[in-house]
Amino acid sequence: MEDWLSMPKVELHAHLNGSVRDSTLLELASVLGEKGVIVFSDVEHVIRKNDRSLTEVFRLFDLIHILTTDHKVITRITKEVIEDFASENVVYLELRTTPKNNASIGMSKRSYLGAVLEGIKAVTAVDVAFRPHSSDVGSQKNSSLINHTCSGSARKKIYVRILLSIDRRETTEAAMETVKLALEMRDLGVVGIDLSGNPIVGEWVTFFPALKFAREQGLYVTLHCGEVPNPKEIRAMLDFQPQRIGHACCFEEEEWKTLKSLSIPVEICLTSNIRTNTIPSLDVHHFADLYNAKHPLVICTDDSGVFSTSLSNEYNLAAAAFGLGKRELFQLARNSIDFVFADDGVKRELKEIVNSAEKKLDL
Ligand code: 6MZ
Repeated sequence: MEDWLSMPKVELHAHLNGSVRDSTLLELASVLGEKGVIVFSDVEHVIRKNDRSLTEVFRLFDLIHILTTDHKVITRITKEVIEDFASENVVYLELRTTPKNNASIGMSKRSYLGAVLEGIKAVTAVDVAFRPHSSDVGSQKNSSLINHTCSGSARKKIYVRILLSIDRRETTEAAMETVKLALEMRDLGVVGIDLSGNPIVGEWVTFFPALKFAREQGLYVTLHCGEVPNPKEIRAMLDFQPQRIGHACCFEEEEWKTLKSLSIPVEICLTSNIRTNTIPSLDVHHFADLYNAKHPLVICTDDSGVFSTSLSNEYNLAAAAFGLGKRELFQLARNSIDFVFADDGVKRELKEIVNSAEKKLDL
């Protein structure tokens, strides 16, 4: 496990509200319990529960949103989640989140995103680079990450980019509002759009106009695709040719063929797939087939809080389940860099970091 902790990694599929520490959720629940908004003991039981079906996971998200949807809390969890990823040597993080309207507390999608951006600025434990094409937060001049990741003495730095998620419960108008917000906030580190939410809810035709507009405007797009069997939707999504897809658990032979011929990178979330039972066990996970076919893939956490995992743990699982050694996983981490939604300069720097860490290990 230690090996994967010190290895520089990129995280491309992490939902903000799914990555909150349990300790923070319990603290927030206790405050709301005291105010009489919730019954703490009921909520505590749900937060501490480990094995959940896909349906239960989405019920848990509704609960988490009750605990976190407040500007100050959103700022706090954003800061904590970035610090948690940085502490395990994630050097590039694409954090995704669903902007939320909540008139009763004066929250709009824009103000929600404002709270997220505040959270990025509030990070103190590491230096954060989040503005594409411009100078970074903090005063890290000459800020090569290379010496920072392995020495332990210098300050660490992490690149952070934001993806705005469209929830499958949303209308076409709400989805479009999210895309327009992303365009408005482009200079502040918002680089793309994700389609997520309960996979048994909503229809492709509802989201398509907003996703098409996003792509026309030059935003990157990644889609949760095939998390449950839905051949019609999987086909439509592959026809759309997003820059990446997440999960791909329930593909049929034809769909694999199309995916492979299009070389669309897949964000793989092992623990999430097993916990939600979208894949029965790791020995039948599609990671192995995609890896052997040299198909582009990226190991990710999905919801490190909800599934009690970490990116290091996901690398550890892949190593154990598929018999991969350090050299192979360094190669996988290095290849992942090609699929980040950032410019070539960032990619070059990330590759140098991985190369330099690998050299130190003398593999
Ligand atoms: C689909 C998921 C997900 O956006 O409030 N989300 N959508 N499949 C999954 N697999 C388990 N895990 C998380 O983060 C929480 C939201 O991310 C999506 C759901 O819409 C969930 O409500 P944010 O920060």
